[in-house]
Amino acid sequence: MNKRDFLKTGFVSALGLISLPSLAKGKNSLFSKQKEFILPELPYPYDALEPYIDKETVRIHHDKHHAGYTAKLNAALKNYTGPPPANVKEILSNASQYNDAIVNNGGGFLNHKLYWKFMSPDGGGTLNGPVAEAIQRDFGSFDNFREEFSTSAIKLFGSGWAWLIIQDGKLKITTTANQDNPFMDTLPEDQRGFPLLNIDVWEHAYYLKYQNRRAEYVDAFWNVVNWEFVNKRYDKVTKS
Ligand code: MN3
Repeated sequence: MNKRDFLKTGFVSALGLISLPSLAKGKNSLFSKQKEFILPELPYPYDALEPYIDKETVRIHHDKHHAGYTAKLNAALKNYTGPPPANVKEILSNASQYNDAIVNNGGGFLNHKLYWKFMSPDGGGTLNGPVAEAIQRDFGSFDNFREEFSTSAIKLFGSGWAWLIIQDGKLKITTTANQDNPFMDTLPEDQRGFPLLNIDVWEHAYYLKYQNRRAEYVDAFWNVVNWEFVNKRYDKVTKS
């Protein structure tokens, strides 16, 4: 238990001792109040990923699409009477327990939050660190990995995402439809895992600049991949 969890638990316990009965009653009590999710700020200016991902696409994608998922997630949670989820990962990991509006918009919220962080104006280049070793081990070479990831992203029918996930210590490339996310307990077992990289292949992610040429967008994406963040997530999941 870290300090923050301890403080939180301690706080709730203390309240429980003094006034649990009154707080547990009613829709607006402390224990049924749903927290509001906030649209994560873009980690860089709108034009930072130019020329690979254009300014106008980033602006609309973040300010309209991602904002929309966030607002709809909050709206859907307003009618949810179960215990407040601690975060969106908790919602997706227990997707079978929530309604479609919460799950779909929760997926949209998290998938985009990750997507923005998986890119950086300082991205691309040579991959080093622990993920480079794991890719070498599980795909034979970086080129094999890149080829397989790109092909999955290009061939995915309709709207969805391609992912690099880690499952039982092994790296794997998967795709999900719509706003599904590898954390979801409703996905088949072999598609579940911890996300290390994603790419949005909904048309709204590339249409303004690339129109129907999804392959060109996927190719350009490699120039902005934030390998530092991918390595950070790999460390987080393998060392915990
Ligand atoms: Mn999108």
